[in-house]
Amino acid sequence: DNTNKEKSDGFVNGDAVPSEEIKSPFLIGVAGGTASGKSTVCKKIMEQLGQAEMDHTQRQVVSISQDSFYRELTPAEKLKAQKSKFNFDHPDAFNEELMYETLQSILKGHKVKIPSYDYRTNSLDFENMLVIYPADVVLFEGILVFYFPKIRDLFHMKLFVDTDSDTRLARRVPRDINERGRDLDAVLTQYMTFVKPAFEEFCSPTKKFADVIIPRGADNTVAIDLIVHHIGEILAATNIAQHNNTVRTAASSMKR
Ligand code: UZR
Ligand code: MG
Repeated sequence: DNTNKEKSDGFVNGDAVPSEEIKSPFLIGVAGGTASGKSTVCKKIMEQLGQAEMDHTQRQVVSISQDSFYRELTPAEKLKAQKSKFNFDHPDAFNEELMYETLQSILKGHKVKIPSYDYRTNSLDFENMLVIYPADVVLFEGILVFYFPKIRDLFHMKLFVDTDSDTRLARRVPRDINERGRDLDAVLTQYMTFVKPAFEEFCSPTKKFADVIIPRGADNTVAIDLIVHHIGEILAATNIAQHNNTVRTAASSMKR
């Protein structure tokens, strides 16, 4: 399709362009409690921008999950995790440095590789790294993406997906059982011991940093439409800039 074509043309020519002209992407943070619909909001944004069915290398908009930045657990912590006694909702469960360095790299327009996360084994998969190609807009979603000040300051736009906690629990229970290999008892104990208190202590207070709060999460089609419209304008502006850049580069090589 057209938008995609324009980007790949710009990119090919971009090889000859001095590196300072490589554009830094527009970085959007998407926070919210567990099962609030963060991933779904990101997916809908990608779909509405016609990015979802596009090849990974060609996408103008990409979405990354904070799950890839869980810290590797020690053997003792792994045992705790298997007994639902490890707190995955605490900021200490994350590798803040790696998150920061990766986002910095992305902002420099670099291609980055991040591990995928396996919920069933509570571990990072370094064998099947996800390759994140340079894009114009990058969505970064997770429960605590606004918690770390250094990381929070990197975002150009901050969204908070605000869904009632009973709705979130009602979604979390079947998801953990069906997709993450838990039983009902473990899910509820984990929720009451770690998930809910950590949400109140670490996640919910970060709502005040958001530029836009999305009530009812992914059901809020009006809010998603507004955001999609805004991102669409950013992409259009990037396409014009890239086009002008291409024309300028072509013109200057003709002079030479
Ligand atoms: P979302 N989580 C797991 O269940 N297992 C893990 O190995 C790592 C994380 C959960 C984590 C948190 N808490 O509530 C949730 N627990 O993933 C965040 N227990 O993911 O934002 O998609 O709900
Ligand atoms: Mg998620």
